[in-house]
Amino acid sequence: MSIDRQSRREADKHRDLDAARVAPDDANLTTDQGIEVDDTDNSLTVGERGPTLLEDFHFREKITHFDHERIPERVVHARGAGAYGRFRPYDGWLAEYTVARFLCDPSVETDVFVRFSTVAGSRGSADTVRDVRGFATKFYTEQGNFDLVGNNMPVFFIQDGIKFPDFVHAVKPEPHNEIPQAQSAHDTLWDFVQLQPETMHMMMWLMSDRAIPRSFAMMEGFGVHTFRLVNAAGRSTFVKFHWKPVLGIHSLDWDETQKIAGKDPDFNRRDLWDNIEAGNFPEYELGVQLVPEDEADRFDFDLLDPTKIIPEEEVPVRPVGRMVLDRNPENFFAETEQVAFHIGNVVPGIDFSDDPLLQARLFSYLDTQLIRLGGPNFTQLPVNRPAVPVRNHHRDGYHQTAIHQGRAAYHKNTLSGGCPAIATEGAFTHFPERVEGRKIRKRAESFADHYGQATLFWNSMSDWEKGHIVSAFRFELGKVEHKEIRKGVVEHLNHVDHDLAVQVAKGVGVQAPESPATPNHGRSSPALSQANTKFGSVKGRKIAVLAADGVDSSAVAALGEGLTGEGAIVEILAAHDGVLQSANGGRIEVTRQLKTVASVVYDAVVVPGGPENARTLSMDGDAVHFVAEAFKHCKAVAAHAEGRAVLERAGIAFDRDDPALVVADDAAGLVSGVREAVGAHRNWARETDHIPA
Ligand code: HDD
Repeated sequence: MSIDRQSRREADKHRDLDAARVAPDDANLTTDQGIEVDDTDNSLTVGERGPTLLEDFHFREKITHFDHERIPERVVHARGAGAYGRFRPYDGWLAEYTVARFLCDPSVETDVFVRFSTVAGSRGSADTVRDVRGFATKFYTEQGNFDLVGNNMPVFFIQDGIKFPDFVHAVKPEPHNEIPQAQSAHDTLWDFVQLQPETMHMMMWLMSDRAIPRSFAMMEGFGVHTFRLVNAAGRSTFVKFHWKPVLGIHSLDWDETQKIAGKDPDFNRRDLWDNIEAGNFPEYELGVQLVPEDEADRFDFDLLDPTKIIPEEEVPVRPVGRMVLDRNPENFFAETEQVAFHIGNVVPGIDFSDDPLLQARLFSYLDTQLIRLGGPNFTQLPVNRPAVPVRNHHRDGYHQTAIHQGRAAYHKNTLSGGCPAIATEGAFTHFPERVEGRKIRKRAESFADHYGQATLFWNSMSDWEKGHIVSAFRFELGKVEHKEIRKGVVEHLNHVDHDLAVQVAKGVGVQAPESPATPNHGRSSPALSQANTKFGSVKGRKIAVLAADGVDSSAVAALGEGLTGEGAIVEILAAHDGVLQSANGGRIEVTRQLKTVASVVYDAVVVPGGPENARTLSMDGDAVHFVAEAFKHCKAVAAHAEGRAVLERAGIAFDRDDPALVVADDAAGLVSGVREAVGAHRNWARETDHIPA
């Protein structure tokens, strides 16, 4: 898909950012006061070996600035990666429901900045941990900034935001020893879970493969809460926002994620960066589920409860438009670290619901930015400021960068000619929702079912997804020291599904329940299963070609020609960097030395032919392990001609019924086999073979 860049751009964020861009040039180094200095490597001392002088203003300024380089990391979602992009609606059908122009005028293309994140870990934690992924989008619309601050899971752990500090304290590293980093597998989190059954639906998602995405480009995004759309007549419709990845939803293998955390802790961040640099732009479709206000009561759950989804089979997700992420930030700190999202940043045509989690978030985001970014003027930072003019009477504060002219900083005034004026039309107007009731601290009865949708999720999973969920619960609870907590969780699981509870109980050494605590209702939502997602693309996939001197270059050339054009990244890995001598005397450039990478950071491995190549690789433990490990992780493993010998050495039998095992004597057959196997993501059926590696 290509979005036409010539479109109408009243709010051009990139032009706006130009004013802040500072490029290196050939001018001389200066202090922050603009004074050129003659030496920045030696401090001013008395004599060559004497003490340093306090009057060395360049030294003092340089060190002071350095001392103040860090700002507090986000209390949650500290680790993230960002990208700019563009959004455009397909057509104007949503105008019936909202006056938000960026959603319903296909002639308008809106710049966006997206930040993906993990939740629990610190800024320097690994990317591939089991966790929720944040998916926050800032739309720089011509009506001001709209932030859709979502996650890659459609529900949340708690129903009321007042529980958020409790939940976060439970999931973060434990306070006495700050262990474990970026992990949910510890006592405090599961203690919280067993005492707070409203977490159960979200825990099913967290234990599923959704928590270990292969790529930010291969995960969904959700606004989670029910919001409102408001149209020109002032009519409100409830809405849930969805991002659907064009490449489908695909995940890593749990063993693999743990290894990647060591081999390449920047795995997802690097994948995003490299693919944007390579022109393999991540793309997502924005979709909405709409529920007319007067139909809000027709569900067996409450639309205001953020631990519930609206099954897509009940209310379809209707496509609105497409977002393409096509530009990496230029400075991580300035853009990705300083970007400040706020769920309260809405534009006319979008409004809130009374979801108590949403209401709490409306307070928290602005509050957190004030401390994190040091005062109220963070909205003036280049990445945060809207691409349309800001005019109001806000003044002063730390880091004020505007020079407000005139005498009147109040409304109404005559001294500034009454400026700025109040809009007479097109301004944001809060939806005049009718509310009444007594002040009360009480969870609504309609929020009381904590298991029904957890069961729906479980019932919707394929066999391999169920297997992964059971393994995840066993892993996580297996790390919990207190047996009583393990038992408490199993008791809740017995309300979700008896078989699930029994399997988990067996794994973690607690008494398995004898009969279900709640009978399984048997309902499912096929849209929830990753087995029903999109397959077939090799875009953004990394294919490793193992090679040594004497490699048959025909297969190597065919893979490059056949798959890179479709967005795959094909890399030649060898025992050393530099150049290999191919069987026909040609030269093949090595992309990476085998020791600097690992199978876990690739989607597939191919061993080309050539007798000498096969002999050398069969004797190379790293190469053989690479193949065996890729095979264990259910990836496409392919051999061309003599390359088979390396697969044999890795213990792979060829008589198996395995679509991801590709063995071909002709280069064309190899390429088409690899394309198909990579497009299918993984052959999870292999897991039942219990392959060591
Ligand atoms: Fe939150 C950050 C998503 C509930 C309080 N949240 C944050 C980010 C995402 C979300 C994606 C990172 C934004 C970025 O990249 O800078 N949060 C969610 C979702 C929630 C949710 C989808 C439930 C549906 N959050 C939630 C609650 C509270 C917060 C209930 C507090 C009452 N969230 C915060 C925060 C953060 C934050 C403390 C930390 C850093 C920041 O805001 O900017 O204010």
